[in-house]
Amino acid sequence: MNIDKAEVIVTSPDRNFVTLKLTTDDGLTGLGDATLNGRELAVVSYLRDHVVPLLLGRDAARIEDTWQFLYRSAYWRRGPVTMAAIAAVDTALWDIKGKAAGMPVYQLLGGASRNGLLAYGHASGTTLDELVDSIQHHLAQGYRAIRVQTGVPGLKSIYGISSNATFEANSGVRYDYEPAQRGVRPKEEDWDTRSYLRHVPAVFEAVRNEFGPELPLLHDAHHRLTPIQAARLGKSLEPYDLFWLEDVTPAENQEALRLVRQHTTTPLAIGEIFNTVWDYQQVIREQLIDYVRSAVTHTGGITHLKKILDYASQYQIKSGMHGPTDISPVGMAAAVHLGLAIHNFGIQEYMQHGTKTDQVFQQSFTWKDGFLHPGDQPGLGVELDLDEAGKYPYTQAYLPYNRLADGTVHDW
Ligand code: EZ4
Ligand code: CO
Repeated sequence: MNIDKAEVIVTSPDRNFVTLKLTTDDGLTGLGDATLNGRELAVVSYLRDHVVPLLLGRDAARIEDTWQFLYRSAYWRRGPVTMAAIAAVDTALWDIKGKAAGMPVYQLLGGASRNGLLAYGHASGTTLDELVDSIQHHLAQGYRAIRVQTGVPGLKSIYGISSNATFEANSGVRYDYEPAQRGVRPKEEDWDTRSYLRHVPAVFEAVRNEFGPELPLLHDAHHRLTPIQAARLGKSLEPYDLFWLEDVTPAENQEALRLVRQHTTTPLAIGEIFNTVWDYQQVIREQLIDYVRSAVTHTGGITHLKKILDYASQYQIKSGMHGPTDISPVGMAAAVHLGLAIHNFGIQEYMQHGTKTDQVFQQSFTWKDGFLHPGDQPGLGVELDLDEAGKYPYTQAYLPYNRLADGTVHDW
């Protein structure tokens, strides 16, 4: 079962996706997601120019060995581009192993630890009325946990606010929030931390009054706060019982979360931009977080994310895998298989892809009554239609960035 062919497929149905497709000499195929939002072509080159030539002729059964070979033989370790490329190879090899065994990947990982994965969706509104509508819309769709992002008075355009509240009816595009904008330059958004910190608790109070105490609510601060500001936000949100508060600080400096932890019992989630266990070493060992936000796609694949989550499990820290639309259906399927198998699953982020994306990627995972299940097809259960993919060439797109009122660049 040697790798005979390795193709890197770039397609842009509703947004850009990079997919690695491996084919073995006995005709099995495997897919891996290598999408790095806004920097897609760097991973394409890493794979095409430096990884594909090394894969041809290798034994596709040797997943761990291939992981170690790609990680260590590059010498230059870690980083989002490298780890997305390794993730794609790793995921494709798990897909192949599942097909060779005639089993879904979650069975190879130890079998199901639960019936399905609780998934949360993204509600948002510039005003409270829009936000309440958006939450109702998500509940009507079947979501049983909701991320709440709100506009802030005085700020024109900020992270997490959908410009298309009635997305399904208008466009046939199901996802409600897409920060990456097609174009040759990133869009500029604005930010003011004091206004944000004043406004957000009032919004959560109103949402709790409207929807009651049961509904799990989440919020993403998207790396914008200093530790003391983050501590204040966590404290001020305690009465509203958040499921988690995400990315309160940039946390390249893991130690920053010590101060936040000393001041608040609001659960903390972090890690969508982390890419190895080393990024988590201190926050896990010191129990500075409650949820690991990494995606299979950005963290070296199923093999490496499982190691991070096993380490986290020793500290009662659970999974909260990243699942925005920039994770392709292949990356989502990998997350759902892993989440079904591990004991320390927490919650899964799930934004639905657009209808064109679903035509390019035929997927067997299901979302029913608020829960995801990977299905029981051998492997990951996702196939890529090359003809459909070929209709949508890569389109340049960038994530936005922030400036403060005085013109200073701020974390987005
Ligand atoms: O901004 O995936 O929790 N989810 C997020 C996402 C990220 C995008 C960046 O590509 O923070 O919306
Ligand atoms: Co986030």
